[in-house]
Amino acid sequence: MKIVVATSNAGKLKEIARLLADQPVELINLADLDSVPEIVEDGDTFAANAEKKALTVARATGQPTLADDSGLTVAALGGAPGVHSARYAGENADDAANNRRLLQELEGVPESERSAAFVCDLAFVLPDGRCWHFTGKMAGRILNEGRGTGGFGYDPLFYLEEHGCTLAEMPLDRKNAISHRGQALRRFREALPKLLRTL
Ligand code: ITT
Repeated sequence: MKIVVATSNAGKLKEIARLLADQPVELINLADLDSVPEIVEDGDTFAANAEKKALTVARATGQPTLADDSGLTVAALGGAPGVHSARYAGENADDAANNRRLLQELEGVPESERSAAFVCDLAFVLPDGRCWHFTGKMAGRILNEGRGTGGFGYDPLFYLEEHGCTLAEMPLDRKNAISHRGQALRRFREALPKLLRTL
């Protein structure tokens, strides 16, 4: 079965492709499609945005589609950046600018109050509109400065006490073994045999 992976985030794509590499599915990237409809991520929740991305692409391509909406929630910032994680420092902000804004917002906040979580909602949608959600969540703490060069997004600032390093200091497979996205993808993998039978 072919599944379109509806993301233009290269970091996500790499993690998703690795965790589904041994599955009986062929992944199609947005870059391989002739045209991709514009998707406005205006939902209030990760689930709403994931479903919207997947449904838009599934309808346009006629193919089963997987979309990931994810982000960072910081308790001291009232849950921000949340669903706005990709655009925290502005519409076309890159990872470095988003990380800078996060550090600015947390300036002066002590270590004990810098707890955060990564959240992921994966939506698997069929062209007829049927939709399944798979979720994952991982707790950590935001450092005062970045560490490591791996991963993407806020990974250099996201410190895991029990591992003694940031997500950007971990190889991809280790991040996948514990991350919000890894958890959601494993739930998707478990459901895949049943999903394949419904097609
Ligand atoms: P697509 O919508 O095309 O999939 P995107 O980057 O815009 O790509 P989101 O709207 O879901 O995706 O925003 C997710 C943002 O949250 C992402 O850009 C990062 O800034 C952050 N993020 C999510 N998962 C992350 C992870 O595993 N490590 C670091 N940052 C992450």
